[in-house]
Amino acid sequence: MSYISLTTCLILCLLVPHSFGASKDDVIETLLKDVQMLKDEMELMKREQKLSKRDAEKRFVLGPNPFAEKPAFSASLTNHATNLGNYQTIIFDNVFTNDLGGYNGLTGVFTAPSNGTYFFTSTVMSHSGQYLETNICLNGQTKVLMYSYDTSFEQGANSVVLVLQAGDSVWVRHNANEGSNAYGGHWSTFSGFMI
Ligand SMILES: [Ca+2]
Repeated sequence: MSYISLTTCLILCLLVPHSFGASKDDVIETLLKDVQMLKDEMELMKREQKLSKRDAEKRFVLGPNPFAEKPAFSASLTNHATNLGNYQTIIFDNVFTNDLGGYNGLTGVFTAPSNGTYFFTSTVMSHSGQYLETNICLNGQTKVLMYSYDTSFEQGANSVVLVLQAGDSVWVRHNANEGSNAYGGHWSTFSGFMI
């Protein structure tokens, strides 16, 4: 019930019984009944709101976001990627998010579903005491590079904003020369989204 109709109701409750000579007690009783009715109505609205919120949360947990308007993906590496050859694709198989389905967790390649400006970021961890060079590439052309080396483990990271045409492909691959093993266990990731 809106505030306007609530106000109207209260005014009517006050005026109408008086005009018909109702007693003060009758007026109070009518008002109390109306207040209780409003309380019940508010309680019901609160409950409905809580239920619809829970439904929305459930949809996010259960599957692809049905409200997605822009492409967005995020994935991590489950197992170590070992003996990587020069420019071999790193396949981030564990897909967290894939709004509008541009990312392929079997090939590691993101294909832009539509024209736009996109942000990409990747973090790749090297094994203890090993070098590792990787890069984010667009249609096979290196754009930015990640590098890591330490006597222990280390993560190399980089990000890039790219203007893409629908069908353009972006992925993370091993770079030539340095190292050949990327660390799994979800320490290495690849994410991107349309801005
Ligand atoms: Ca280092």
